[in-house]
Amino acid sequence: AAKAAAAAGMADAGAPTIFDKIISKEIPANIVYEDDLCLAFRDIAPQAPTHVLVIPKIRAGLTQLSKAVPEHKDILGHLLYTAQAVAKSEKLDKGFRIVVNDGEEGCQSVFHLHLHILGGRQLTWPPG
Ligand code: DGP
Repeated sequence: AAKAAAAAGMADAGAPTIFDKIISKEIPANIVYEDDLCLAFRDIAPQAPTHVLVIPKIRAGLTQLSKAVPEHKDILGHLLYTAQAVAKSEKLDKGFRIVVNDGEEGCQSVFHLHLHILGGRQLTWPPG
C-alpha cells in the first residue's frame, strides 16, 4: 500500500509532527470527534471561544494543502464535511470560519494538514 501511495504521489515526505502523537494518543488532546479517517480536537491556543482543528489521521503526503494531488480529493472532502458537522455539534449556529494556513506566508506552523474551525464570537474580515 505504501508503494502504491508513493506511486500515486502520496509519499509521506515530511517529518513527523506533534499531531502524529495526538493521533496515536501519545500526548493528550481534547478530542471532540474521531472516525477512521480524521480526528478533531481543541486547539491548544484558542483564537476564539470555539477553536477546533480537524486533521487527517494518515498524512499521506498532505503536509500542507498545496501538496494535494487528485488522490487526496476524497479525504479533502471528508475533512471539510467533518468540519461543518463539528461546527454544528459545537452549536456554532450563528456562523463560523474554516481556515487552512498554508506555508510561510500563510503562517502555517505544523506541517500536517489541518482545518481550523473558529467560532463563538463575531469574527472580523479581512484577517490579519
Ligand atoms: P497553524 O499555525 O495553522 O499550523 O496551526 C497550528 C495550530 O496547532 C496552532 O493553532 C496551535 C495548535 N497546536 C500546536 N501544538 C498543539 C498541541 O500540542 N496540541 C493542540 N491541541 N494544539 C496544538
